Amino acid sequence: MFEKILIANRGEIALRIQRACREMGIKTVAVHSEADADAKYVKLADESVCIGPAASALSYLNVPAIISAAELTDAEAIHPGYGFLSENADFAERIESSGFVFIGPRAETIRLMGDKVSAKDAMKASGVPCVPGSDGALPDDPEEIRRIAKSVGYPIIIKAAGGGGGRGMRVVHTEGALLNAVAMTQAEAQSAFGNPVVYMERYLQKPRHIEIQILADEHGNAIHLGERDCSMQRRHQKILEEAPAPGLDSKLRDKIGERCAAACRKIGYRGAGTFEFLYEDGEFFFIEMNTRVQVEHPVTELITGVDIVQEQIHIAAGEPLRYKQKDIVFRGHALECRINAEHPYTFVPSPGRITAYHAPGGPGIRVDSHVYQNYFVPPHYDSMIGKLLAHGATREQAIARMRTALMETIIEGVNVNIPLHQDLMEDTNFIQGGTSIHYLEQKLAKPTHS
Ligand code: MV4
Repeated sequence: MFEKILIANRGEIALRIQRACREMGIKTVAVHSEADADAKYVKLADESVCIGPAASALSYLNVPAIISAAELTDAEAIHPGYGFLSENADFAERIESSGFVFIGPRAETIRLMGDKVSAKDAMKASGVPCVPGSDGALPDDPEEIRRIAKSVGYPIIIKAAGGGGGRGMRVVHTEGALLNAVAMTQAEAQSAFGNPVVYMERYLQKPRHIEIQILADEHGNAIHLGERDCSMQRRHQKILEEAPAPGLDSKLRDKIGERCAAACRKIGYRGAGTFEFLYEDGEFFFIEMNTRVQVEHPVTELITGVDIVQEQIHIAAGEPLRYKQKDIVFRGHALECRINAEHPYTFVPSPGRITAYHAPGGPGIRVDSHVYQNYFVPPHYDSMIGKLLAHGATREQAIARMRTALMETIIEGVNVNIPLHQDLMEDTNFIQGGTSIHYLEQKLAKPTHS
């Protein structure tokens, strides 16, 4: 096992990784920007290195500075967390060529999944069900494009191969709008991602966003840890996640989960990963794969008892998976509310000093956050300041525990989105379960609150 790991991230996930390392007896190196110099998790790390000014481009995205910090502190492995450089294949490659271990998949796997056309091709070939659409990249010939769209059936969606997470997409309802939409998406893709390749899918009108968590080692073993329902989102920002997905049949879970695990074995996947699906009318359609640990990984940890970050580290150290599929038992229901420093209904970010702070507790409550009383929320980064999770024997109990925990929480000095979460915990459609990816935006458009 590693003796020392460098954590190339900030905020709650830097603290989360540090906790996993401490439990395993591994020393940690925190790298931080000037804006994060006083953060408690930086002081709690065994060592810390300032890697640049507040702006992410000069610090958390500064590859040479991060590698220098690893050399300076003699760390053996680098955990990238989520966001920042976590899905940057060049970063993974430079880490490995400098003699360190990247805690994540091989660089070529990250590259394969970063290109949404090659990711979909690989998944289709591995038996994962995909959204019907063009077979790979769209051709240049306008007649061919019209023909493909006709056979897929309107409405269709044009997506950039270099996009993902909601960037570079366009819905087309009629043949008259088709060629212009393709040209516009290609032009935007070229300027945003340096890659004009686009592809086409049938547009699913009211899907849910359900993802499958997997773990795979470099010895050909792979298992799934079930699904998370991440449908409650706004502008491609998830607000609340849960596991299991309300109403999902356990046989269907096992079937789609096993397909994902089999695909991991086939492509030689290594580490933790997530298969993103759209789920509509009882069917799963693969859209993208994430090659990092995700923000919402704790909901899976609560219902399975598996520490996903520790498993990432064991896998990166070359160990065989410590769980077989039959060891994975799903227990109860978990919810995660993302706590953001922003106005609960305008979503305007609200950086500043937290003047009063009290964390909730009690049975089934987990708080993943790096903040505390007098912490200054810097304006330079994402507005998420923590995650509040509730686990219960049933979904009803998890919701009841979440209501109490939200009520107990005190965060003053900055705006936080707790009122929105409290509103959702009383929402009859949420309580019923199974709302689509459009539900929150439609709810917010109604003038019943603010
Ligand atoms: C789609 C879709 C409907 N049909 N693909 C948006 C993010 C990117 N990961 C894929 N996205 C979508 N792809 C087809 N064929 C609807 C979306 C979508 C969405 C997906 C997941 C979560 C939130 C979303 C919000 C709007 C649109």
